Amino acid sequence: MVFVKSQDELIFIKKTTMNCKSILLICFLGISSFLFSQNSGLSPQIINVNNRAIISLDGYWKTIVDPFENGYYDYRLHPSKTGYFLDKEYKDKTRLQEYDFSLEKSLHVPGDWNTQRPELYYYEGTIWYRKRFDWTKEDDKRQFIYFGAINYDAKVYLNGELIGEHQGGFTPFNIEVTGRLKNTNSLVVKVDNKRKPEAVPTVNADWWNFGGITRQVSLVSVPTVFIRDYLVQLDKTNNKLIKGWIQLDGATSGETVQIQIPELKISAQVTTDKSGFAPIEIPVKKLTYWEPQNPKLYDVTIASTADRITDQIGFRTIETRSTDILLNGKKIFCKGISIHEETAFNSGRAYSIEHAVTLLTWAKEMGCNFVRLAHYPHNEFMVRTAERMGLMVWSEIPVYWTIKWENPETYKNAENQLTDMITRDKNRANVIIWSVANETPLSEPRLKFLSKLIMKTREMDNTRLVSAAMEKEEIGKNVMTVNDPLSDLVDLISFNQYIGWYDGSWEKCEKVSWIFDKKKPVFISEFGGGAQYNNHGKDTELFTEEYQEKLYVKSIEMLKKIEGLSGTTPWILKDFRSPRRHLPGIQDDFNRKGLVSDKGERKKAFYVLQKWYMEMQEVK
Ligand code: GCB
Repeated sequence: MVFVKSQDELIFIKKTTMNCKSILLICFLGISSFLFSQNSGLSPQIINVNNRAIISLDGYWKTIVDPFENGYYDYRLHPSKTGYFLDKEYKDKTRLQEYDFSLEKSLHVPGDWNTQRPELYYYEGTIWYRKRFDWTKEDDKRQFIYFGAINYDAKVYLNGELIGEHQGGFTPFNIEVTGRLKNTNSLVVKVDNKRKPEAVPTVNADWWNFGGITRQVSLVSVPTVFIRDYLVQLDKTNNKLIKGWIQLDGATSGETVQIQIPELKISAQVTTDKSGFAPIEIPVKKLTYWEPQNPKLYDVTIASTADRITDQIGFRTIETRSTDILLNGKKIFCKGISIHEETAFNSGRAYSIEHAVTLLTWAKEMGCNFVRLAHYPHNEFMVRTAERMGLMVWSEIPVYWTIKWENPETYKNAENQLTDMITRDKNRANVIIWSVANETPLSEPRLKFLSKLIMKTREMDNTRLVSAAMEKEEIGKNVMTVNDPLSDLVDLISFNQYIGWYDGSWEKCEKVSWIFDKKKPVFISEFGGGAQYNNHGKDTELFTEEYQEKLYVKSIEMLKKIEGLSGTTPWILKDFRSPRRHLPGIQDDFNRKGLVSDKGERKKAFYVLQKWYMEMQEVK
C-alpha cells in the first residue's frame, strides 16, 4: 500500500494530464490513504510482551532526517524517485536516486533523537528509521512487531509496504506481520514529532517534545491461538476473590485455559467462548496483600492448549471512604513525588530498567511510598520497577492544559491513549490512580470531554481510583478551594497549587486557609518552585536553594492544616528539559523545580520533604 501525502504530490497530480490510468491510480491512492487514516493496520495490544518469546530489534537504526517529507515520493507517480520506505540502495549509478539509508548516520533505539545528536536538539519533524533483520521461518506461529512507544506519529513499512500507523507518543502498539516476513527484512518507520493543535498533547506543554522510537521494538512470536490479554486482580469489594478474564486471540471455538498460582496452591480452569474470552473468579483463602512495606508479587501462569505465559502479580484493594484513601482496608497517606520520564543524568527519554531504578531509588530515599508518573504513561519498566520497589503509582494521559475539546478525532485519540494505558498496566497492583487530565481550564465542552473519559475509565476498570489534576480557586481573601464540576465525578479532590511561586511568595502560605465542601480525600498533585543547584542567597531570592527550601517548609506547614489531606506529589523529583524555560545561567532550557538537579545533585529542599515523609507515621 502506498501513499500520496506531500503538497508536492498534490500539485503534481493536478498538473498531470488526466488519462484514465492516472484517474484510477488517484482513486486507489485516495482510498488507501483514507483507509490508513488514524491508528490503522494495528492489532489489539498484546500485553506482558517481555515475558514472551521475542527478538529484540533494539540497537542502532539507520536514519534519514527529512524536514520536507521527501521520502513519501511514490515511484508510480515519480518513476525517477522512490519513497524512502522502499529502502533502495544507491548502486545503479545510471539511475537517479537521492537517498540511501546505508550511507546515513544511525540513531539508537530506544531513545530520543534530541539528546543523541546536537543538530537534532530542537528538531521537530520527520526522521525515517530503518532496521534490517533476518528471520527464520517457524511453523504454527504468528509474528507481531511491537513498539513500546514512538513519539508522535508513526508510519510503519515492512519490505516496502505500509503495514500500520499510530498516533500518540507514550503507548504501545503492535502490528501482525504473519506471512509478510522474509529471510531478510527491511523495517522502515517514519517518525514525525511535529506538534499539532488537534493532538494529545496539543502544541503547548512544559516538557521536551522528545522525538524518536523512544521505547523498545520487538518481534514477538506466538502460537496461532495465543493468550493476548488477561486481567487477574482482586475483586473491588471482596478481598478473598480473584476476579478477571482471559482473552485468547485466534480461537475459533471454546478452549480450556488453566490459571495457576503455585505459591497459593491455586489451579483453576475456565473455558472460553467463541470469541476466545473467559471470565475468571477464583476464591482465595490466605493472601499476602501487596503494600509498600511488603510489595508481594505472586507468579501467575496462564496456559491454553498451545500457549503459556507467566506474570508477576500482586493483590490489593484500593478505595476511598469519606476523606480517606484505604489500601487493603487501611488508611494510607500517599507520600509522593512527581516524575517526568527523563533519565537521571543526561536528561533524555528514560526507557530502561536501569533508568527506572535510579529515579525510583531517589524517590525511595526521599521517603516516598508513591509516585505520580507525569504527564503521560511512562514505559512499562517504570511501572513494574515501582511495583517491585513498593511504590504506588498515579498514571495519566497527556490531556494537558488546552485541548481541542470539541474535535471528535481529538477525543478518540485521548480515549485510545487511555485504553492503551489501562490495557497495558491493569494487572499492576501498585497502580492505584488513573488520571485523565492535568490543569484544564473550565468550560462546558471540556467537562463533556473529560466526563466521557472518566466514564470510559470506570467501564474498563472499576477497581482503581479515578482522578484529574484540577486547579485551586481563591474564593475570598486567602481562602482557597477547588470549584470544578469535575470534582463530583472523580474520587479525589486532586489539584496543583503554586502558592509561593506563581502565586505570591512563600509568606502567602502562612495566610492561606483551605475549605472543601465534599467529603473526598484531598490530594495535592503539584506544589513547589524553582532553584538552581548550588545557587545560594537569601531565602527571598528566587531560584536560590534557600528560597526553594523555605517554600517547602512553608508549603508543608500550610498543607498539614488541610482536613482530609491524603497525599502529595510535589513538583518535581528532578530538573527536566523544557523549551519554555530560557533564563540564561539559571534555567538554560531546564525547569528547575527539581529537588534533584539534572546532574543528580540534591538540593536543600530535598531534605525538607524527606524529613516530613520520614517523620510521618504510617497510619495503621
Ligand atoms: C504545572 C504543570 C507542570 C509544569 C509546572 C510548572 O502546573 O502541571 O507540567 O511543569 O506547573 O513548573 O510550571
